[in-house]
Amino acid sequence: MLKSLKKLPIITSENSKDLLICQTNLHKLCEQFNVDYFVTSSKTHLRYLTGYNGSNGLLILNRNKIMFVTDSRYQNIIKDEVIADKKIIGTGNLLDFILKQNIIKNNSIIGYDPNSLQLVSYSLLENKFSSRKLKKLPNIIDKIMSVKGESEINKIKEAVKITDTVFNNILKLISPSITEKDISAEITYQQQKLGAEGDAFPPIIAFGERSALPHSHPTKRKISKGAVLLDFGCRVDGYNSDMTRTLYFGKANSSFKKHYQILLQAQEITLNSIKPGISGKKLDSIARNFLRKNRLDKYFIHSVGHGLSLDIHAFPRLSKTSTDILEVGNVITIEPGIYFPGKYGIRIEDDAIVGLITNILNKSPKNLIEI
Ligand SMILES: [Mn+2]
Repeated sequence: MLKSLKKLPIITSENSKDLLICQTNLHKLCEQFNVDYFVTSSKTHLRYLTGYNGSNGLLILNRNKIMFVTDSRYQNIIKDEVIADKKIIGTGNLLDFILKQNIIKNNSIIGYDPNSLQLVSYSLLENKFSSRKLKKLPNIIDKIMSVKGESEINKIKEAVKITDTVFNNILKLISPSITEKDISAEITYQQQKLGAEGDAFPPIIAFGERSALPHSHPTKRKISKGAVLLDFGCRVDGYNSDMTRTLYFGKANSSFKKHYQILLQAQEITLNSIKPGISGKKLDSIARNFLRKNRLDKYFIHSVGHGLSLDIHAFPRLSKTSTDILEVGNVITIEPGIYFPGKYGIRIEDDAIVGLITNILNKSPKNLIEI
């Protein structure tokens, strides 16, 4: 039965609160949403709920047990690393396999959520399960995952600490011949050297007018007078950090300085507004309205931030349209940015734990650094 979850999941085992939330919600899930089964193939769902960290797997939940299906490559690993009531080694396509084995009965209702289908496409699911009814449910697992327990918080704190340390080291490395790629490689190397499992995402390092592209990839471009945008993070036991700082190589001109101060204020006002019960939409509007008052809102072309979890962009969403409500134990990032094409972009991002008192995790300086 679901009680077996108590033994692991690798990610949540050290904290009973995580497991309690996890078990209670999972246990009620099929009943609450009136489905016979719930299926997910999301890598992060699988890791969170069973401890599995491989590339091919399916979790099938019915009203009284969790079944985990993978292929023979993972046979040995799952013996120790996966917690489920039933561990099944399938052959060929896992959906075909579970149908053949009658693991999911005919005429049943199968629930899935928007992130369930990472390793299996909807059309495939629809095609294979034509004799069963599919029912799309809200983001249940992501919502469960968004409330962090102590052990999860500690992993995020460790990831943030590594990122802060590396940022400080990078500042010392910036010199006239350095390239975007040099910095990116150094970040990846140093974060792992300090114990990270890997980068949270490929570092975004952008010099000069390239900083006006919110998601640029590092190039061989050498540094020159202008903005230097660094957005990076790392992963510790699956949990991510995500931080952005914008520096200036040389002496910043007055327009850059003015924009920097306004953006920093927008970011801090938003950070100070974080509280349980506030919506993602409201938080986004706080940054946007402040920038509007300063006639800069049209340069703010993305959302104010996002939830941080085993996924780098997780629940709760913080955007113009998000009705997600912040809860105690959520971890989020606040990252407003303003972008002037052909000139420069400025973005500042910190990670924070939602609580009665907001805990801002990053310690890297935010005053304008001119190198
Ligand atoms: Mn981010």
